[in-house]
Amino acid sequence: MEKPKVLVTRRWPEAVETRMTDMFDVTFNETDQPLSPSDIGEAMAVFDAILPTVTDRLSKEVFDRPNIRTRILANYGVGFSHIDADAAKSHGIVVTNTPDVLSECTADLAMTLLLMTARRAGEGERELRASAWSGWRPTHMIGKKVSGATLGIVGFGRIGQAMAQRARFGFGMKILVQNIPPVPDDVLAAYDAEQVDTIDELLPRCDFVSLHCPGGSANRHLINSRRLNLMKPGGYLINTARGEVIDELALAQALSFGTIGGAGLDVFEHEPQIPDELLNADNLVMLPHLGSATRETREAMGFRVLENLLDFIEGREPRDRVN
Ligand code: 8YV
Repeated sequence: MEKPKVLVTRRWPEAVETRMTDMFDVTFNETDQPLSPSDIGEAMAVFDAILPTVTDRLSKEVFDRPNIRTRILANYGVGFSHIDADAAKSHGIVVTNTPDVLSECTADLAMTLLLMTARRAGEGERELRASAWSGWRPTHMIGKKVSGATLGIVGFGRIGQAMAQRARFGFGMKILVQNIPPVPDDVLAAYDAEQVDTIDELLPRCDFVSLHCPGGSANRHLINSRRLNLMKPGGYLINTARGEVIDELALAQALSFGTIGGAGLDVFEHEPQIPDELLNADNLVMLPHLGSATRETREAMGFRVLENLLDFIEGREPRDRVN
């Protein structure tokens, strides 16, 4: 039997590529650049499966074409707001993602950003590298104590809970949670967490706020200038979810006016572009979308994609179908 034709839009960890090449008739995008939406649209006439990543844009228009051969988009990543999953469904195309396997590493990175912003680690390192350190003094680069502080978590899914676990049991933080739909009591109890109904209620009560909700149009600019003003003066905002959840220009203003104390961002609205206003902010730590970037996790994500793909091809329901 002919092997299914599979397009991989970016290069993946070698161990996963080797396995998938044994299983399928695989074509890789060999360039270091993402494919354009029209390239992907055209590929849908040729390939049975496409394995996209966060750098691919699969909006409604991409599916508006005759002769689509593609039956599954098996996304490499948990967030899939770059794919119009409803449009895919209306064309009979299944979309899957890779939950669970990246929760720990993403929460580790959110904690890294939280600690770096609170303890001014980026600023401190920049000072040393600029040979500008004049030596120890009692008032030098004073930060905010993390242990025992209050952390607000917006979005209490797998990654939000992994963050709560670290913050509660590693750092003795008090956990406040906001999620739609409300979180069951037994889940809250596992982290000694308190739930509030709205983000507006959560923000003024927290020293740190970490975003773990989905991206996409529904949550675009959820954190805007009005909500930044609701945060505790001197509070910190951490985002490892999706860039569009924060209005970046409003954040830059809040940082420069001292409305909030600092922020840590791993994701940006128009990656890889970063607005100058953010690049110029000292009380901001930025990382280039590294949430899941460990060898173990990137491999696990790849193998999870292959599992979904194999299930689909062999006629079973893929475990991570999202549409
Ligand atoms: C991935 C992520 O690296 O899984 C996600 O949603 O944001 C990242 O961890 C990226 O999506 C790869 O496509």
